[in-house]
Amino acid sequence: MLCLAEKTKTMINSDLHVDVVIVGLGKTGLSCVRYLAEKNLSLAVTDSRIEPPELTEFKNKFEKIPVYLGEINIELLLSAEQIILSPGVSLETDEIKQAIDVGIPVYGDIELFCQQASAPIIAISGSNGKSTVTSLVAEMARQAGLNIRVGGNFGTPALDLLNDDVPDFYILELSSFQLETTFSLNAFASAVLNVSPDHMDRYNNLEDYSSAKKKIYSGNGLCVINLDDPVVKAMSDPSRRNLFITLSRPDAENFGLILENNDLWLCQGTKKIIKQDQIRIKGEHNILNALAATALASSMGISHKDMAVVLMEFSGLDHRCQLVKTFNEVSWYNDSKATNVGACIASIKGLGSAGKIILIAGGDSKDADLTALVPVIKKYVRHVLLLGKDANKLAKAIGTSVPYENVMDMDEAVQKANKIAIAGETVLLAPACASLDMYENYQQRGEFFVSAVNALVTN
Ligand code: UMA
Ligand code: ADP
Repeated sequence: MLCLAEKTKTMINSDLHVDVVIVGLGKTGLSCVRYLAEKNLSLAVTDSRIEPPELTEFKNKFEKIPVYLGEINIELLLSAEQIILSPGVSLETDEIKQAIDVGIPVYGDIELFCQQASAPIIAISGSNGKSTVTSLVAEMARQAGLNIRVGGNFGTPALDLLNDDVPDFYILELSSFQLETTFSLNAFASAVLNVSPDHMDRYNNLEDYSSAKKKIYSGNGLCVINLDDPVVKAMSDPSRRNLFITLSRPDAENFGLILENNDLWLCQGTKKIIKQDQIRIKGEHNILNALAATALASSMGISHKDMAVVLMEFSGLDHRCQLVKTFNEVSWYNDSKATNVGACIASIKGLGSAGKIILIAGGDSKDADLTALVPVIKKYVRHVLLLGKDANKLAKAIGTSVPYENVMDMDEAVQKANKIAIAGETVLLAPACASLDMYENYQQRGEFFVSAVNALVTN
């Protein structure tokens, strides 16, 4: 294979030879440059964007490393000994396929991380809840006095976590994109929280997407399996060490819920950890997140007491179903991070009992089938305000089930919602779509919502 690669390189440009080509100059690409720059290797970077987000930082710190922008430079790729691919770039991209075809190894930052990491890894994936569970496990570990480092798809890129001080554990949130290009992961404990359609613009079907997620269970570590999710349940292998989580009664040493004297307890086997209503983050999906976090934490030797303290205190992450304000008896919630159908459904169901919902949704649906939203919208939502690229697609899915109208931007959405909502109702931003058609990211979309809501009160 390598010989073929060498031959092609010679044919294209005999002068060009690079040890490692990094594809993508976002957060991941820059972390790879930072890491590899100290390794006495020749490096180059390419990105199809003319102005990738980390270009200024890169130029300030690594002016001698060549960078090729505006297209993924095929000549450069074919001159590489190895290629490190950012998660935002698919393995199916033409240029990457050409490089793979001539035998050049292509892998991602998490693979590099796994080859270097010398502490056990706790790995968390799933369509929804990854960041919440990652944060919960991290807080539980801190509460137990463990030395941990946390990152991956959420927060700090994995390679930035490596230094001479080896922690007790690395806690990594991993996306399906990252798992696709990872081959040496052997996590100490890992979990796929759930699988529902997302990123269908990148995968052929749900099977391809879930196969990428299943890679998190590679190796011989402990597998945390959500029995209530059929796709995850099907990933479990009886020959492995498994810990099961479920919203039903758990057996053996597994994690679930037990009803006793009208109180619902989160338990390991029959051992009580915390009463469900003492858990600060709300909604059924967050109970599953709590169960996943406790199962992973137990593998790290963390006590039930430390787990309970964190579950009582953890108030949730920004832009995930956060109460912004209540005024005129209407509650306004920001769930800008609900970037797919599954998250939007969980969000609506979680708030459904709080009163009828005025839903603000839309953006880039990533080729998702939006019809799965309709039953839950019919049940809990009184009116929908639609924005962004796929507003009309969403309108088509909703049909005549509830009234809807299109809005131009977040300000208009919030003002209209303010006119429509009556006392006792809830206004919820849960777009079911990515934000990138209108905003820099989901955080910016959430901030626009929060400032528009705050402006209602001050005006
Ligand atoms: N891109 C190009 N051309 C390129 C390279 C990238 O157009 O040559 C585009 C991609 O298609 C993508 C965007 O640029 O739309 C960003 O891609 P990237 O690989 O440069 O992204 P990074 O800045 O490195 O951020 C990535 C993760 N982003 C993605 O996987 C898209 C970040 O997760 C993660 O925090 C970061 O690495 C550090 O590990 C974000 C995300 O949206 C939060 N993840 C998806 C999700 O959670 O659903 C998977
Ligand atoms: P991720 O990192 O996977 O995007 P987050 O923890 O950031 O997940 O949560 C994003 C959104 O997904 C939340 O605001 C909520 O609407 C929804 N969500 C969180 N946990 C779950 C879950 N276990 N099942 C379904 N939806 C969830």
